[in-house]
Amino acid sequence: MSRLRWMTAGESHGPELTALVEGIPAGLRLLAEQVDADLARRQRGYGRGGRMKIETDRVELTAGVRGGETLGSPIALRVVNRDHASWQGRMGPAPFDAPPEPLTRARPGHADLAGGLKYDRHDLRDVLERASARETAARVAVGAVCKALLGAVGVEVFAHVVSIGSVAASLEGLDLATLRARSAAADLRCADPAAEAAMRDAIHTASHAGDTLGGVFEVVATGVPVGLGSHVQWDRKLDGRLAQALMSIQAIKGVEIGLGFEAARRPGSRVHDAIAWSDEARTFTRATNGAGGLEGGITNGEPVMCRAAMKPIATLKRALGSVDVVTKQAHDAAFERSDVCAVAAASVVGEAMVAIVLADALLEKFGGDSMVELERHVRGYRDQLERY
Ligand code: EPS
Repeated sequence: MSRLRWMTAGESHGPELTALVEGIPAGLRLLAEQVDADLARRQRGYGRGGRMKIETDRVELTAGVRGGETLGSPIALRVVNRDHASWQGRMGPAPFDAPPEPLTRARPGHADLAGGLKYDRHDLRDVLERASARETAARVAVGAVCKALLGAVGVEVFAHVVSIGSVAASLEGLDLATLRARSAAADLRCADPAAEAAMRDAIHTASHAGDTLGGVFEVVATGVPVGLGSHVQWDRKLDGRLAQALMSIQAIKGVEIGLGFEAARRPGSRVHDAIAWSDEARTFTRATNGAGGLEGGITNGEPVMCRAAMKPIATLKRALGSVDVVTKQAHDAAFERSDVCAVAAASVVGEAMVAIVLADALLEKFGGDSMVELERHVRGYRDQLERY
């Protein structure tokens, strides 16, 4: 059913991250610079740790693209880990000359212990290297390809930060264009400058306390045609697919679509979006979008709006109590270096994941081996809707 197949590989301090994407039609203009722009956006934001000073992520397109256009064949993307150079003798596929010191003090909140038990690894680095959010750079690269595809049919995806810790942005009355422009220009990707200043303070305070902060971001997709996803089977419902994609991002603990949990607190009359008809635009319209652009698991033509809640990063300078998995002795959790807050970065990853799901749903509905074919199918469907 899925028309787009993709996977990532790579350890945080290994040689590189790799992604493979199959299903993008031939004839899509795609430049490494487009991908690099998103990779750079993911690296920004007050609260990132020392690692971001080491990395300057750049993609290399090693398959599926020729002369700036996709070929319809699998697209291979690689992002080199610059930090790998300082992990010689500790990371890499060849047997080690001397065994590297194992990481045995499991960090609460990370995959360390559950993964160590599951995969029977006593050096927890064998788990954390892949569980690390470094992998999200590869997702963002795949997302950039999908955004190029969506852009060709008028779909735009952006994300902005709604809250960090207990500081929430005031966004009442901001239209989507303002929300997009203001958040794009802001370091923490928040459209409310006063809230962003308070967010910086909160991150600064958390950092000095050896603590970390989470937050909430929102992903918005505009220009999405009516009819992506389907009500007919559980795994075709697009809200379910979006929720899965967002929830799969490292450290995400909650996802909402439209009003989300707030809908459960309101009476139906203040949740659902009354339908009107515009003769001029020959389209159905809504004055509100509590549904977040999805009804019955199908896009309804309104902007798709999803929110995701990120927990505070689990690597704490003031480490929590834990146990050494080899000696079984009580020991504080391991700490090397870490981010204090990565919500702004996670919002860019959320943008990528939503773009990937929407691109897949678009290809599923309209198909096509070439962009010419896909665009013709989309145009034909739009004509059909106008005659409905
Ligand atoms: C991460 C730990 C930190 C982050 C990293 C995610 O890396 P390190 O252990 O090298 O200090 O900087 O994020 C990235 C490298 C990235 O590109 O986002 C973790 O454990 O999840």
